Amino acid sequence: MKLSVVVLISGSGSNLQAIIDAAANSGSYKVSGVISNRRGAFGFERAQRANIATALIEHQQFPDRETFDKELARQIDAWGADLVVLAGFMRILTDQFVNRYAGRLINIHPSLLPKFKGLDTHARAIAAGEAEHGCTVHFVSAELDAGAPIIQAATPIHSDDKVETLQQRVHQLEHCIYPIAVEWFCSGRLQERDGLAYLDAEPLGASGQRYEG
Ligand code: NHR
Ligand code: GAR
Repeated sequence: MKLSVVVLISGSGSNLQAIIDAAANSGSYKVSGVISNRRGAFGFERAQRANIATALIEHQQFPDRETFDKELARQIDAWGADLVVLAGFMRILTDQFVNRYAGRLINIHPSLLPKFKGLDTHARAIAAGEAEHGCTVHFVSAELDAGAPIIQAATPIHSDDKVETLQQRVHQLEHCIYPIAVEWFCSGRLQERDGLAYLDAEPLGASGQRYEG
């Protein structure tokens, strides 16, 4: 039986596309639904092109984060999700939501965690004079961008890099590592216990597995 993966997006959905493409060659999972909190997210077209169900759940339509998250959970559970994947999803989730999906909720963050939690990571990495920048797939915990790292990929920062050029290279790396993490989870190789990630029953370190191309 293939596991059911539900992907949450807010925008372009290029990471969603990488996961859809990888699912076609995977025996371990299928993407059973895509949720966007923003109308017009291009990721919806990608999902529809692949015959995947979509749901638009606009956060502005809800009085508070709790009721918005409850509606997300209702749809996710209706699709029978085994794994929930945040792919450029831009709303902070309540503790209640995170606890409900503990151990089966993952995110990709555009930095080499634990460095540069939060937003505007590319600009901050350049401004800080970092030698390298990258992205990390991690389990989501209630504390923002602080859940157990799973896999991480890096690229050198060049002296002439601008936010756009660096962001573009990091994006390419995101598309490499996100499908790997999803495959690990859905083939039963990846687990989270007590805030730590394990691959093949071996604990992963503070930055997760380093991707070497
Ligand atoms: N929720 C929890 N509880 N924990 C995390 O680690 C989460 C999360 C929800 C999303 C993705 C994250 C990222 O990778 C993510 C991780 C949005 C914001 C944010 O400030 C911060 C981090 C992330 C995503 N969002 C604003 C908000 O008020 C809205 C910003 C906007 O709409 O543009 O929710 O970086
Ligand atoms: C990705 O670069 C992802 O790392 C970032 O948003 C982009 C989404 O691209 N996520 C965050 O910044 C989360 N706060 P995509 O829609 O093309 O996958």
